[in-house]
Amino acid sequence: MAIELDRFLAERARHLKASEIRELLKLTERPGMISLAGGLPNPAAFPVEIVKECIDKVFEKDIDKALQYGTTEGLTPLRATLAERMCEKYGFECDQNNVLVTSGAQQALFLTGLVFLDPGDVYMSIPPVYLGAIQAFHTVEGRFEAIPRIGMEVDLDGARKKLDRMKGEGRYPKFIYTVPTFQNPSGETMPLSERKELLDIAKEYDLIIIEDDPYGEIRFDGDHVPCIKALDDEDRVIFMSTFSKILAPGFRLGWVVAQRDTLRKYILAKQSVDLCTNVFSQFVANEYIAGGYLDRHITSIQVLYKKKRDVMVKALEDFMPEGITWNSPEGGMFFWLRLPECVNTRELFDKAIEKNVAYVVGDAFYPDNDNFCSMRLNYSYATDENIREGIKRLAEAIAEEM
Ligand code: PMP
Ligand code: G9A
Repeated sequence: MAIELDRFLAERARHLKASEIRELLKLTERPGMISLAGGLPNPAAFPVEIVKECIDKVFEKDIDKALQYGTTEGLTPLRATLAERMCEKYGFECDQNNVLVTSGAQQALFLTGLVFLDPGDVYMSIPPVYLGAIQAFHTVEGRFEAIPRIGMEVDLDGARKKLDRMKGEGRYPKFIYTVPTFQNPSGETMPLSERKELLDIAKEYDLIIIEDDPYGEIRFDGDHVPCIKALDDEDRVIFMSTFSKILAPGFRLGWVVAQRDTLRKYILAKQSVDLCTNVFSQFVANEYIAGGYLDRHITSIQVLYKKKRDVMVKALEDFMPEGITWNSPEGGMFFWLRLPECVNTRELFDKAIEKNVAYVVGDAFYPDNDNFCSMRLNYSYATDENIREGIKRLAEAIAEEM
């Protein structure tokens, strides 16, 4: 008989929690299910033919290197191209020595936890918080403290008061984690004034800001808002982004931008995680950007997602009962629905699954308190017909519950 291995587990492993989004992915594979759950890009937004051409080029020019181990830092021409792009499009100064290529932005988050959080160390964020970040920081036993809100407004004065109180208690946070543009899950974009104030707070209280920006380039309405890193004159902001939403998540390519000493710590941490990021993917992505395809492709994603956003707005307007509110995002991939307190979205979930429609329950994004009357809806993945049908089914489930 096999022995029971439980007693050998590290404390850390005992407390590992499954990501609800990852678990939901399995459920949404069921035939007939309309998934408005996972934040998946639309397959129609994958530049299949061009990727094929880029792969052919890698085979012609670089295949020996592309199949070999690479440096932990990442492919030098890719880092240089990314640095150039950050300067041009994101408006902050950096060069290739400030860029580390990671296995997705998810790894950048995990490395952030490894580099900055000892067990019990505190990080702050404005809830709702990206689930993958909660999971990454939880794995290294970081502790969450919320930056408060009043209603839906971020309460930055409240944040100062809280920081003063925490300082008195000797629980000083290491960093503030934020997704300021088209946030996952809320779809919100932080206005420029709030970005400046958040940076002021980080200066006053000597904190780092971790700025996670996977969606910033997928803007199809409204005006560009500069990223916090572009306002930073002290190298206080560590910036991360990903190819997942602008090329394809299957490449598993992301990047971190930080000052060299900090980046060195990320590199050393990464060495023990995976030695280096997928080298073949890096060569293909580098060909892709060098060929000038990326910007054109991002424009086509913006056009596609704007249309899908409109389909979802129309369906919500047509089918949702009174009392349900939502934002209409100017980019990114998510709607955030607020429901009356009588509807518990966790209890509603089974009913929705019976009707073959899936969403992510809002409380999954609240690490320290439960918010049972909200949900996240993704509009990038489903077909237009399924968005409409999915919202119709969901509205029926909500109406029955109300
Ligand atoms: N950060 C945020 C805010 C995300 O939404 C995601 C996933 N979509 C990630 C990081 C991780 O992305 P990836 O690992 O695919 O680059
Ligand atoms: O759904 C999201 O928030 C992004 C995707 C995450 C995942 O696939 O785990």
